[in-house]
Amino acid sequence: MIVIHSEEHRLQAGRSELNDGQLVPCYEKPARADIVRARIEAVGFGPIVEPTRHGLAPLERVHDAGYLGFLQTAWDEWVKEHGADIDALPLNWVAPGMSRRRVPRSIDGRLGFYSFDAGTPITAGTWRAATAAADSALTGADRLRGGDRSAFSLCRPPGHHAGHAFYGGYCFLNNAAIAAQSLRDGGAARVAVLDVDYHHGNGTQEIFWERGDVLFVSIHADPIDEFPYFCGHADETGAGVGEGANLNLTLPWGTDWTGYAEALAAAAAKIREFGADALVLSLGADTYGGDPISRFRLLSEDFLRMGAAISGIGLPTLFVMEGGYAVDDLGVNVVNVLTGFEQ
Ligand code: Q9C
Ligand code: ZN
Repeated sequence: MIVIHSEEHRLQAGRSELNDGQLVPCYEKPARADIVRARIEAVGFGPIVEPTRHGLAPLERVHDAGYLGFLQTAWDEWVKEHGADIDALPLNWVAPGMSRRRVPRSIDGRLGFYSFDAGTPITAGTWRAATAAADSALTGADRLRGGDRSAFSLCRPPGHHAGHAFYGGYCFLNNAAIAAQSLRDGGAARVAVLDVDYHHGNGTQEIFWERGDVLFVSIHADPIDEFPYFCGHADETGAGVGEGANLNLTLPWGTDWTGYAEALAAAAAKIREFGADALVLSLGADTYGGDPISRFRLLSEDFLRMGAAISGIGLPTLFVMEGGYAVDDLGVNVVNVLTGFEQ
């Protein structure tokens, strides 16, 4: 399976995120992609190729133009106000009942306007790293369109928490959604996105909420207990022509392979029934027992089983890297999914 990856991911190297009331070193760091790449090279998986540049147009198919403009200039505006020694983090958000009619002029106001958490620093290289990741996803979509059965877009920063006009959860551009839309625009009549990251893919859900042509299925920790807290519940099924084209499979903290496999079988059944032409797989490995910010209990060998189950869906599949923070084991776990898929 071809692997698409850009070294420009390194340009996103946030210093700290707000966690448990403190600024702590970012969990979402360059070493994550480096260890996955190293494992791919060590086992001779690949080849690894650079993404081709796709420009703004495919990003605008998914994201708000004002939001994209904000992301491009946010760092420079932050530096003018606060200097370059601190990463840009938001501090204020609207609560229900507060007006959201006007986009603030202040950079601090706009950081809050376009975000939903304080865990996602904007840095000098955020825009370049995020666009390189989106280009990796788009290049992977091109490979599927060209007839490949599968491809792996080793994206960093991740994407599935980013919505039409918001960032958060370490995500800025929704790489998987951008790829899914590109597959649609390239002629696939129906596309499914399956999100196996530990956290609900709230950005992808929001982007395709009223779409009947793109199915979104997510298996994740129950948001009643877990980030992103405010969506990802089982009763969220889509709206308008998208009613029924959104499926959230929530699992409790402590879930191991037994519980996970059942949800994966239900996800596969839904995708088959939908009749998709292609599958985009949001691949987070933060379901691993050793993950420092997550509470499922999958073992490294379970990721082989996960790959085999995904293969059983029987669709051309684009894997897009999402979360996973147990850096030492991340390479093995991610490559196990891809290996399990190919066997
Ligand atoms: N106490 C992805 O996996 N906050 N994003 C965690 C832990 C945010 C995860 C706080 C987690 C975001 C792509
Ligand atoms: Zn995650």
